[in-house]
Amino acid sequence: MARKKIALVGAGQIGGTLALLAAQKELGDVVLFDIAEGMPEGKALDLAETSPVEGFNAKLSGGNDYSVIEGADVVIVTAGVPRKPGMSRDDLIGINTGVCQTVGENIKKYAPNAFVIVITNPLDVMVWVLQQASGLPPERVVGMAGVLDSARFRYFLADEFKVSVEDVTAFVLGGHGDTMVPLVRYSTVAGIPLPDLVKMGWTTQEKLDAIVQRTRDGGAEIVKLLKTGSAFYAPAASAIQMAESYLKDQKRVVPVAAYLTGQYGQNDLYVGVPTIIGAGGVEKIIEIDLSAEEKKMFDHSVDAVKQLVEVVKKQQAEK
Ligand code: TXD
Repeated sequence: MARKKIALVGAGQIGGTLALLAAQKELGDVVLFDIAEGMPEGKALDLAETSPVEGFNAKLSGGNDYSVIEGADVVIVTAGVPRKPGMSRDDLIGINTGVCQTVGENIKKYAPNAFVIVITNPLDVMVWVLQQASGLPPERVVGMAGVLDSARFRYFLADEFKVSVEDVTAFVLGGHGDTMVPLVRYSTVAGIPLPDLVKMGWTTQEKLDAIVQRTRDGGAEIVKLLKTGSAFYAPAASAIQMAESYLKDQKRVVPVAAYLTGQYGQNDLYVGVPTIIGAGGVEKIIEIDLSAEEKKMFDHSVDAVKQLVEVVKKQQAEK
């Protein structure tokens, strides 16, 4: 059986890490595309030269012409500009909308059968733009944010409880922004929900609230420390988990920015919800019961995404 092909549009910090992880896990051959001259070829060659040491079998190549992504099974998009300290994700909208439109058109041309994972910020709006531009079925175009936000939440909880990260499950819903909704009630240590752990005296409500806030600010915490860009290791690992679930038909239950057609009372909108990812792409959107308070937070988050979609629609109308 021929190897799968994974195309990475954007070969920057996240793109390079995606290439390393995809190759190490032998998910397929990897091509890197970027507008920066020489850079995608350079990274591909450097990574290919790690293969004898690391012992993986995957071809890596790169280029500045969109034709390199031809026939890809998975396309992961990070093309665009990242945040600098003091910038919000939404400040990126002007530049990144144009980028995602071009990327979408080229996916339509060269890789119309791919499963597409968008990472570029502001995430929920960029995945909407790209799906529109590509014309691919919405179940094959998703955004990565929830896996990362949940991973941050899980890491902070494991650290607080002094337990393995593997035994902490957590769910974060809504848009990828300061309004995201970490679902405390559905987050557990080995199946024990967080509210029960507060009752058992493992932590206090105040500490839990602080962890929720730290999760919401998780991206900004890293931007502030790095100064020259945003997080890239954990975002790359999160997208690779989604790609693997699709390629291996694992049917993992993961929160992704998925296209809603009535679920959670929303239409024609991408927002973070629990899904099942398998060979069919988004095979199911799981609608969980939200309490009145959670619903209020979710709706607030959805409103923030909707506002940005309106900004993009206005931009597109003015062109
Ligand atoms: O959870 C999430 N979704 C995110 C999103 C978590 C972290 C970072 N997130 C966003 O990912 C971030 O705000 C950025 O919008 C993207 C990519 O982040 P990265 O850290 O990889 O940015 P880099 O290193 O600047 O890489 C971007 C690359 C860079 O090499 C540019 O030359 C290239 O994008 N670029 C383009 N490629 C193709 N086509 C066009 N037009 C283009 N413009 C820039």
